[in-house]
Amino acid sequence: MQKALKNIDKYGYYVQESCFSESYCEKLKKILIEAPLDSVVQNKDKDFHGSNTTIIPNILPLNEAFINLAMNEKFINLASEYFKPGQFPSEKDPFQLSLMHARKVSKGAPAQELHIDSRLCGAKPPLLLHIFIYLDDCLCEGSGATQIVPGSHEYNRYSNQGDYLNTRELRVPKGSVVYLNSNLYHGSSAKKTDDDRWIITLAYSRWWIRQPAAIPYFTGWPRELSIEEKRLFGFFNYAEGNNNLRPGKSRGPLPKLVPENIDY
Ligand SMILES: O=C(O)CCC(=O)C(=O)O
Repeated sequence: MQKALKNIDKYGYYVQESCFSESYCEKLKKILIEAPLDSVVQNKDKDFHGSNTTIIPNILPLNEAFINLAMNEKFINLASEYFKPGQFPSEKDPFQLSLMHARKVSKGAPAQELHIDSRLCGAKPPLLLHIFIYLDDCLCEGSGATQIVPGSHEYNRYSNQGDYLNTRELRVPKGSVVYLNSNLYHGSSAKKTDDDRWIITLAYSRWWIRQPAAIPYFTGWPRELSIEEKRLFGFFNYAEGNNNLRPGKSRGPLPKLVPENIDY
């Protein structure tokens, strides 16, 4: 883990090859392929994601496999260390799951423009940690690998055309995991090969950053969530039960979802 943290700090990313088995990747991919159509977005030419790409924006409530993945011990341990700088000493839950989605690029998908996911360039200490899980091999030119600009997480500016000269493609086998400081310039490269390339993206953020979609308000969870899961998913970052907020100063209750008398 120290090596991963050091690399994320220095270069803005870390690649861990073949972390998950082939059968696990296939199992997750099957769930995504069979996802209800109303949870899937097909993208158009002019979208940020570009043509021949598919997004499933909120996969967390689709299947308990994704709940378990968000709770992955390695991810949580790494995030715990990653967010320590800048953390208020008495904070109990310094980070939360920010989002979890899936993205498929198919033959003909153009390169995605370089961008940052943290919204605030050069933010230090960092605000978010992004994790890409590759469900398909991405090993050759044209396979739609993620491209990154090493070291760009430190830049106090947004990306421009000149940055494309300094990109590096992350060609990795199925089951690999890529950790990104979310300030890092990145985007997928053009997809020219016949096979589809799926990745799962999950991000953890400091607890006080708005989740792009309010996870505690999702409905139709595939199973009851444990208190630990609810803590990670931000259920207590909106309401009375949040020990990080001063008593009486909560930002609006979430009465149906927060169990009473919680003591954690
Ligand atoms: O698909 C990829 O490799 C990167 C996706 C990405 O950066 C995004 O959708 O924001």
